Amino acid sequence: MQTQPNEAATLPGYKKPITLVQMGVILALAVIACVGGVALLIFTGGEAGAETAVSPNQSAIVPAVNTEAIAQGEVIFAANCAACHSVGGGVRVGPDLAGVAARRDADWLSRWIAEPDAMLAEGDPIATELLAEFNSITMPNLQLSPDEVASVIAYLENPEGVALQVAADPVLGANGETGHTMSKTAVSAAVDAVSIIRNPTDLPAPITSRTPQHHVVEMTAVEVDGQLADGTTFRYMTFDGQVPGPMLRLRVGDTMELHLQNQMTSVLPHSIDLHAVTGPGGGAVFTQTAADETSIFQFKALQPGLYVYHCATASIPHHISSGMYGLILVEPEEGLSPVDHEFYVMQGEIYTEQPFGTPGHLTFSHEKMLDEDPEYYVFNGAAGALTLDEYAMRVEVGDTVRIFFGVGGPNKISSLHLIGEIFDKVYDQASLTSPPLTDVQTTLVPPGGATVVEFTMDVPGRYILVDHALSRLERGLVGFLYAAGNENPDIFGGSGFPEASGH
Ligand code: HEC
Ligand SMILES: [Cu+2]
Repeated sequence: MQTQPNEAATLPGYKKPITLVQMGVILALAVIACVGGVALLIFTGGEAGAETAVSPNQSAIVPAVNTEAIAQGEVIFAANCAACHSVGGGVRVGPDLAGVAARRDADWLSRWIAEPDAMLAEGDPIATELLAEFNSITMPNLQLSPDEVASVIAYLENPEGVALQVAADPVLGANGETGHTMSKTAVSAAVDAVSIIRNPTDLPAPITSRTPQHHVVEMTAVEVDGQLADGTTFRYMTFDGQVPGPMLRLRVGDTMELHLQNQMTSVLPHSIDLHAVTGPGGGAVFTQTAADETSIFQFKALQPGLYVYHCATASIPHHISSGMYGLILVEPEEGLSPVDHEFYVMQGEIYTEQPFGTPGHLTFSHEKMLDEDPEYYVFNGAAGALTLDEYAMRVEVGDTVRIFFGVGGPNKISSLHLIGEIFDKVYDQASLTSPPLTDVQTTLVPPGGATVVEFTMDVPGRYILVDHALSRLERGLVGFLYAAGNENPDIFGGSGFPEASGH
C-alpha cells in the first residue's frame, strides 16, 4: 500500500498519462499478441487540436453583438453551468436555458446568476417557484464577477451568436470554421490538472482470522481537473481525488460507519450507494451531501463478496462516468486464500464533447452519455493509465496473482481478458460463496458488477490487460502486467519474435 485512502487534501502530483504514440505502440503490440501477425499499426492521433480563435474584432462586422463577450460567456458556461444546464438540449439538473434571456427580466437574471443563494433565502417569488419545480437541488452561488455574469448573459442571449458572426465573415466563413466548433474543439488543457490515477497496488491488506470489528471510514467527494491523456484534461468527480475511489475491505459481520464529506469547492452535491449495503439506496438516501457538508451513516456487512460503490446523485451516470466509483470487499469469515500479489482495477467510460485524441480541456457531453457513446474508455481513470511505468502491475514468474476488478461504467459490459494468460480461477459475478470457475479466457463483468480473477505466472514478459471488445483499446482501455524471471521454454518458446512483444 502506498497511499492512505483519505488524503484528498494531498492530491498526487502531475503524472503523464499515455501519449498517442505510446498508444500506437501498444495497439501494434496487442495485434501481434493476438493474431501473431506482423501487422505494424501506427496510431495516428488526428489533426484535432487547434483552438478556434474568435477574433475580438468580430464585433466590427455586426456591431450589435459583442462576439468577444459571447465567446467568453460560452467558455464560462461550459466550466460552471453545463453540469446542470443545457441551452436547447432539454432539462438537466436545472432548467433548459434556451430563451431564458427573453423570459426573464434582465435585472432578475443578472442578480440570479450572481447570487441565487441570496434570492432563494429572501423568498424571491420566481426563485421560489423554480425551486419547487427542481426541488432536490438549489442552484449554487458560483462566485462569478460582474463581468463574468455579463458575459454569460451575452452568451445566453446569443447561444448561436458566435457561429452566426463567424459564418457571416467572408474570411473566417470561407475557412469552414464556425463558432460552433467552440464546443467541439477544446479550450487549453487545465494547467493545474493532477493525476487522478489510482495505483492498482493501492488496496488494504488481507484480513486475517479475527472477530467482527467496527470501522470508521472518512471519504471526501472531490471535483478536480485531471489528466485524461497526454495534453488532455477533464473535469473529474472522484472519491478522495482518485479513480477508482479507495478500495474498502472488511469482513462479513463487521460494521462500518461511513463519513462522506463534500469539499467546500464542489459545485455539485454527491452521495454514495454501496452494493454491499442492505437497506434502501445502499446509503444514498442518507448521504446526499451538499458542498462543505458531511453526512454519516452506518451498516453491517451481511454477505461476503466484492461489491461496487458509486455516487448516486442526479445525473447519476454523469457522476459515475466522471469517476465516482470504487470497490468494497466483504471477506468471508475464513478470509481469502493467500496470494503473492493483489491488484485493484476498475473500468469506466468518459463522455466528452470533443472526439478522442483532441488535446486541451475536454467538456462532458450529456448527449453522448445518453447515447452510450463514450470517446474514452479507462482502467483506473485515465487513458492507458496502467501502461505507465509507475502504475503497471509487476510480479515474478511463479507468483500467484489476484485481481479485484469492477466496472464503474456506467453503461458498458467488460469482456475482461489478459492477453497471453488463462485465469486459473474466476469468482464469477464476484460471488465468493460459489465455487469459482476454472480455466477461463475471458470473463463478463456488468456495469455495477465485479469479478475476482486468480492466476499463476509461468512465463516472463509483458502481458496486456484488455476488454476483449478491442475497439476500446484504441480509446484508452489497456494496462500492462510485467512478469520478471527466467524463460520457461517447456511452456513457451520460439524464434523470430519481435523485440516489441515484451521478451
Ligand atoms: C448544481 C447545479 C447548477 C449549476 C452548476 C448552475 N445551475 Fe442554474 N439552476 C439550477 C437549478 C436547480 C435551477 C432551478 C432553481 C433552483 O432550484 O434553485 C437553476 C436555475 C437557473 C436559472 C433560471 C432559469 C429560468 O428558467 O428562469 C438560470 C438563468 C440559471 N440557473 C443560470 C445558471 C448559470 C448561468 C449557471 C453557471 C454560471 C448556472 N445556472 C449554474 C442548477 C444549477
Ligand atoms: Cu457525485
